[in-house]
Amino acid sequence: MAHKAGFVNIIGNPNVGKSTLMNAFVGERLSIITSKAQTTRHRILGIVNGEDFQMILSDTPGIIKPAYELQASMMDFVKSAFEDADVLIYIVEIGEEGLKDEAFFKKIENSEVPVLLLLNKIDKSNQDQLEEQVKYWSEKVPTAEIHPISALEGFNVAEVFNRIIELLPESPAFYPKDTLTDKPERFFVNEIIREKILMHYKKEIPYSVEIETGEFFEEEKIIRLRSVIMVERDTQKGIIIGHKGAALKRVGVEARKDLEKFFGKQVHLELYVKVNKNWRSDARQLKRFGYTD
Ligand code: GDP
Ligand code: K
Ligand code: MG
Repeated sequence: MAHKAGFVNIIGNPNVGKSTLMNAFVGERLSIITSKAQTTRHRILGIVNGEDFQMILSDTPGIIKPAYELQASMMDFVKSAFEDADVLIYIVEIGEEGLKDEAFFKKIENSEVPVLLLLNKIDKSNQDQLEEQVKYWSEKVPTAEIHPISALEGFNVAEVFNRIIELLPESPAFYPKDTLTDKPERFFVNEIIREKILMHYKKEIPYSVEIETGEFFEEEKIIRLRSVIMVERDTQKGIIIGHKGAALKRVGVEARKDLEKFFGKQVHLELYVKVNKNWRSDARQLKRFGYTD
């Protein structure tokens, strides 16, 4: 079977069960790991990896605001929730009326992105209520696929999970599949630094370096990072650092800017360069950098 991968946006009012559903998905597939990463548009909640799929789940920051702020941010949210998504999941709970925004429902109707409407917490309802709710939602959102679930009790969760995979487009994975299962934040930090090195040094250098992020302290307003750039030879160390440290400084400044965007927080990044003669051939080292297990 061809590999599938894509982005799944989860939207819904506060407390309808978005996080619980995520956890239920995690339970379905143990290879998942959540990432607190905050990109400008999406908050990645989790990435579920399978042999032939990668499902990237995120929610939309606008929707987790308190009710009084909700209205103001609604138009932005309506716009962004449908962008860059391959599948849209709209969660409602038994008994609620849904988002108070007609534009949103119009948008669902005209959406090219498939929309799954998950009617959650059905463990709290009886059969009559359930049927009445399914009727209500199928009239309100006729183009959405309705699935009654209990995220808490795991009812119908696996079925929805499989349905999402069916709807994902054929695509290679967007993120490395195994590296992510370890420490996602550090992994992204390393990748961002590596990208700057690729941009600013000639061929041989990027291929002889390995990045290792050691300290990762997340405080309320700032993330403090200490990362080491490992090289194989002393000459490479000199090149990386550059005249009066200018080259390394440029890598640090650019990486920090990207990291701040990525985490949505101020970042303090300390960069060091170390010579580690055989990092490439030494099995223990490879293990440490996550290439083997
Ligand atoms: P979120 O704000 O949308 O992320 O909602 P949460 O996942 O944090 O859930 C809010 C509350 O609803 C929590 O107390 C959950 O335990 C509860 N909850 C979530 N799903 C279900 C469900 O299927 N049944 C019941 N009875 N409670 C649920
Ligand atoms: K909550
Ligand atoms: Mg939540």
